[in-house]
Amino acid sequence: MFVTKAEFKRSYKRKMSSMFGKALEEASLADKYITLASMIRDTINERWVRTNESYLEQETRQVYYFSLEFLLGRFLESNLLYLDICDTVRQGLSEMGIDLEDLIESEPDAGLGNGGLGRLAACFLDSLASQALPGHGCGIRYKYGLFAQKIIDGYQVELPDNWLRETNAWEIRKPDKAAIVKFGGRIKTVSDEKKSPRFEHVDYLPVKAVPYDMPIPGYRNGTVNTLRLWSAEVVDNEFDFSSFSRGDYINAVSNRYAVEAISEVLYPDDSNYKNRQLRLKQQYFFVSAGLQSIVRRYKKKKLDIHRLADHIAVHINDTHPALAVPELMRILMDEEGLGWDEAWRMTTRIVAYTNHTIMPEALETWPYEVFRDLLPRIMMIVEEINARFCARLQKAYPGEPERVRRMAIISDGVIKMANLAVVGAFSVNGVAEVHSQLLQNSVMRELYEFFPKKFNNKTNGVTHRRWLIKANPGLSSLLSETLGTPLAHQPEKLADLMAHADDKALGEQLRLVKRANKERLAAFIQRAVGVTVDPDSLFDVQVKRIHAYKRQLLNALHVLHLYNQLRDDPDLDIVPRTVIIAGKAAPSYYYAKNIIKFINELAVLINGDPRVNDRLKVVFLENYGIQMAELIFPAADLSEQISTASKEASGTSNMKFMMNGAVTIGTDDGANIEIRAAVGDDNFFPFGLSVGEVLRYYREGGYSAAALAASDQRLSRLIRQLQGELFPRLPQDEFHNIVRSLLDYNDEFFVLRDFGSYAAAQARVDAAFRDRAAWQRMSLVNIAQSGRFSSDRTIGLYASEIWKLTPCPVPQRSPVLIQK
Ligand code: 26Q
Repeated sequence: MFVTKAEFKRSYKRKMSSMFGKALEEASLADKYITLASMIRDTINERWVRTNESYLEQETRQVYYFSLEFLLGRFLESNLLYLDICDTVRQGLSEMGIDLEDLIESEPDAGLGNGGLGRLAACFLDSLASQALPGHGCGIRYKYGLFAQKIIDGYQVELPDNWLRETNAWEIRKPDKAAIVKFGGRIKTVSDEKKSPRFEHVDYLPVKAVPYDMPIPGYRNGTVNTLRLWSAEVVDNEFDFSSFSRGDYINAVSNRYAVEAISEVLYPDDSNYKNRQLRLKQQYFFVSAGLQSIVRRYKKKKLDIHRLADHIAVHINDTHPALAVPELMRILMDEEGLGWDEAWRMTTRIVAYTNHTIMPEALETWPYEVFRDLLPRIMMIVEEINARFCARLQKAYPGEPERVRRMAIISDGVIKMANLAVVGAFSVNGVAEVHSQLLQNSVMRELYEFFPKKFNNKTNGVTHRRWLIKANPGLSSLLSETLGTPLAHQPEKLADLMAHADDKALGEQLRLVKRANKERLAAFIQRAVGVTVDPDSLFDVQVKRIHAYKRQLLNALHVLHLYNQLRDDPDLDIVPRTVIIAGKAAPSYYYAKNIIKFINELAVLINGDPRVNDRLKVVFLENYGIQMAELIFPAADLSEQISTASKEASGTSNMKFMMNGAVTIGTDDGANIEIRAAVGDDNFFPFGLSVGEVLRYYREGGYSAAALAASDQRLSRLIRQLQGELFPRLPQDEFHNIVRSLLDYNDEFFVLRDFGSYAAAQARVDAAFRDRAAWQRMSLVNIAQSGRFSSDRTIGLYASEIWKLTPCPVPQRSPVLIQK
């Protein structure tokens, strides 16, 4: 690798000419970007090879994180940062008249995920590599990532995200490592005399799974792990050819489309399960290809197949990859010749499962017929797993057929993927304390009673390298200067900041950093929506997927309430506030789309009203994603974490805000509870019903939204305004959906019920923000306590308690600094 600036410049020009046959002056922006990316990739590749050699030599146990989503974002800048060559490259480029920022901005980002679950997978890969742990990702190389959101006249419109239009510099196609995945067909039973029967899969549709490997470098430690993403292709000369020779041209071509459709597009729903056959195909496709390649690689090492469970763990990110259980059974039995009992013992020592939701509408179930027709051999195996499990249940619970039915994997005509995952995994974890408790006490109570030892908690975390060091360089250098230690490998050191809580000079420096970040965001807002916002105002931010349970409506109604107060009393003294909201709605989720329209209408009304717009502004930012998130968290004063208690499994943006010094206004839900406990009640604005109260209402009733609305003048006014009073230009029933959810459906998410408590907490925020020094102290305490919400800690616990992995540092050739 180049070490000096001069060397860099020389290699850059050489690379440019070898790749494009061009001199610098003729090169396009795309050429310049690809040239730089390729140079970096060459360096990473060397380390990648070394990492793999070292894993091979040490025969270390490896974990494979199976996920249908990896929300990675961009690579160029973080790779430069991780290799510690950012400054050299920036200066070298600048001397050649190239602005590194332009190249960074020209990279399309890998948006292969919906939200929290997908981003968690990306943070986990980062922490695995940065802690030199042998852990890799396995997923799908979608041609189209999550749709791009446009706001047109206040409405969300979806556009395709064609992120692979240009060449992807960070992937390597490995056609020689392709696997065949079989769909449909029939199973023939072949019995030779005494031996147990063999099963032969015939008349199936073969699909070729081609892996594309992406390097996942650790932070300045020489480790490079692998993210393997699978792409679906037709099997050439085989299936195709036979159709062609029969003159069946049309069928052959349309078959090609049907096959390629498997890895075409990421499903954009994030919490509402829909029964779509293509989704099941996606699941089996990548699980089968991934497991085949793991077993093949293992055997290439000449290791004993009977000891597979000593060498690998497979982690499934929610139930989406739960077919890993029967597919591993199939490979071990049908391909490796193991008997049922041994295969089952191994499978249940290899697979571990994380649950990310307790909402019943998000639990995956597949109709029996759909499953059987698409995956006949897998169906047989699931039926056998189910039969054996039910036999155990009948023994344990004689005379309780109802309990057996509820706990079974197959019942009511469907396959229950969560039950399959619990039965087939050796570990089942929730993603925050309260969520894990809820799994055990309600959603999965009976399964928990039967398998108490499997259940555990692993509170989520986020990588502070991306969300603090990369996103907020100003804050991160101030922190490491103050603490006298770099934070990259030891986020827990942030706690030492507590000793500086009353340091006024530091408080002032922190304020200046925040102020600069707010100016940067204000400039972006000006460009994006043409609204001028005041960087001295309170930046009050809610960014996440739009969903009824996340209650963007509560936030919006409070904004409207503030507006009403300002209109009623033109001299009202409130802290000037900029309310920033962003997030995508699932394309078929009409309620959520209606919320977006409502927020945009509020923005037009309020931002255009000179009587209030010196004190209140509302901004909806279109197309929220990783890039925008990196701009937003560093600039936030107030973090909105206002889900209905019990609904948000963990939340992870709460952690990203916190480590950037935002103070939370939040319900006692998910990881908010742990954040509140860590910072203390003086540094958090709690409000709303507790989990216990919400569950009691659901169980016993006793809440009437209509009665509450009628008795509270603020609420009845808000509802009249929603019914059209406020928006004369719009059809009267524009927000009918929202009104109905509140009144006709009795406010399932307790928006009206929590309104008073929320407004009171917001008034406390208003008062607190006036005392600059006191607010600064709250912000500092939040930063100081954020170390335990680093994914390094979370991954450390997964590694020691679930996977039994130990770090496996890669021996260094060139000296690279490793801290810790
Ligand atoms: C399922 C079937 C068919 C189509 C789509 C889906 C699907 C896709 C994505 C279902 C769920 C998701 C994503 C869920 C998710 O992001 N959950 C969030 O996970 C975070 C990480 O653990 C938590 O912090 C959040 O609380 C949780 O909502």
